[in-house]
Amino acid sequence: MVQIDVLKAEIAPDHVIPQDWDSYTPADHAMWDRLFERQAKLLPGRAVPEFMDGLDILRMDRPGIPRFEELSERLMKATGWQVVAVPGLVPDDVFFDHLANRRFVAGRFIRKPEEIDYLQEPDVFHDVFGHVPMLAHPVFADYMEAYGRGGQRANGMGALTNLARLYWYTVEFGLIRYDEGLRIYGAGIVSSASESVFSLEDASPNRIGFDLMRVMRTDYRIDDFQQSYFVIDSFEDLLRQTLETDFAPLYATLAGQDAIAPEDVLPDDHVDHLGTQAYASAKAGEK
Ligand code: HBI
Ligand code: FE
Repeated sequence: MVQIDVLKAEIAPDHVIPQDWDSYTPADHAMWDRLFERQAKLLPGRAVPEFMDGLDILRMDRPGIPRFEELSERLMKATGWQVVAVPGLVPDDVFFDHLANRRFVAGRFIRKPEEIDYLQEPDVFHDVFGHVPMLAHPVFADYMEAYGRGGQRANGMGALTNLARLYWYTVEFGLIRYDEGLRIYGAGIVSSASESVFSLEDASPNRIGFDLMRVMRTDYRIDDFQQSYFVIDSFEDLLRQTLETDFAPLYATLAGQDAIAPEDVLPDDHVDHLGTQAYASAKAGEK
């Protein structure tokens, strides 16, 4: 029975593994640099300034895959967060526990050239380039901890679907409104060359003012560009809505309501842009 013991020994209960930075190959570092350069060209003027500040604070402009220990040192000073390596997606309760304790779980692997534009699981570029810079922003750092605590409570109430939608439409695919126009802060967008442009400039998707209940009712796409993006007014406003709200009655109300389809626009939506859905219809037509 030794084999099973060895397997058990490999994955700790919190799923944390060593980053093992020395095992990255030159090709791995070259892939990071290729992805980084592509985004460095696209994001000025598209990403929220706080994201760009985060890249500077964490000195992520240096070549090669960052060492999580160095990131954690700087992050700890800025907002008390750290980055830990995990093999891939971890169970929800493990994920929430890490966030509630200001630990961001990041995949340590990096995508292969054939996966450069689309990969199933979050790799180190999605997790570290996409998610980590915003963790240097105090208010967003508070939001991510509050999300983790909310997840622990929601887990107990079977309301994970609603909370996963909140994560998806803010942390992963969120937009924010500035006087000069809309800007990106969602990790899934800032780590994607094509979606960094599509989310802000394509006529296809809806862009709708953020509303907590609306977002928690709205389904999302995991396999393609979003058909709707939700726009917050500020990180302070997003945090206030999350911290000051008792979610239990919201979950009870949501349990009795049908989900809203990703492409739908409702009469009382604050609509920044009514999408044509041309992209999604064309993709559907191809099937
Ligand atoms: N695990 N490593 C990892 N990264 C995630 O982003 C992640 C996860 N597990 C669950 C999860 N995200 C989502 O289901 C959250 O909305 C809970
Ligand atoms: Fe992510």
